[in-house]
Amino acid sequence: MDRPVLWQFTYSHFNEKARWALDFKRVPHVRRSLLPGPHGVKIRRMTGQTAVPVLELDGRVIHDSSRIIAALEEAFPDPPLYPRDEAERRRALELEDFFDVELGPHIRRLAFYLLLPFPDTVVAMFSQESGWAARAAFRAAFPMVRPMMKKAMRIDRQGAELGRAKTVAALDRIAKELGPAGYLVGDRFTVADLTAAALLSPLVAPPEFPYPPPPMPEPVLEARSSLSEHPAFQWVLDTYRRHRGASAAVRA
Ligand SMILES: N[C@@H](CCC(=O)N[C@@H](CS)C(=O)NCC(=O)O)C(=O)O
Repeated sequence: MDRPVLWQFTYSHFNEKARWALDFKRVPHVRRSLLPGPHGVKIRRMTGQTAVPVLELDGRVIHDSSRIIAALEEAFPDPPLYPRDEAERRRALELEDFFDVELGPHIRRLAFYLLLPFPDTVVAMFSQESGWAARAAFRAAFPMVRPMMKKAMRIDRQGAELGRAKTVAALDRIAKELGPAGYLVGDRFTVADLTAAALLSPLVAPPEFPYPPPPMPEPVLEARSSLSEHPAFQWVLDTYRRHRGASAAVRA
């Protein structure tokens, strides 16, 4: 099998989901980091749509973090992310779907509403893996990129308010569903825990997130501290500490 290749945005929580699964399963892989905007042509040519993560795996090109994890589970079953028990597996996949739909896009709308007024921070987050020339070009183009992002993700006050409410609802669901061992399903780490923790990473900023962000502006810090006492916020920190592990990425 050729070495798997992950096409990604560094800062992105859906991309973090796919990266974490690759790292958890210790799958040596190459990461190719893209800048949003310029990424579209390449990814559309590969997949017929523009969202990342995209994984090249054994001659297949797979987009969508949940489909990527399903393919990894099949190709590299050990250690598992899906529970063996049929009922537990269904519950874990239902929770993955819930967080993908009810949390991922909404927390992103909140985060970008707070971040987009700060171009230097956003450019620094996006271009962590870019050379200085690409970073300078991206900074220069940012006044054009920003309205495109606003439109694509429907970033406005109403979206941010809904984003906060949906984020709190997801935190509440985690707190309610956690079992005595500290996991969402059964007594071990599964795709449900991975998805919830990865998709909450923009709020929680766990120290183990593989691409350390630049210093955050005050509105982001305020949003973070307003929820930092929630038990599920602490659970995300704990889950990252216990399970994020080291990177399995290798040089191209
Ligand atoms: N459901 C998809 C969502 C992926 C997604 O929304 N990716 C965003 C980054 S967080 C993206 O690539 N946006 C740019 C685009 O769609 O062109 C998944 O789970 O992978």
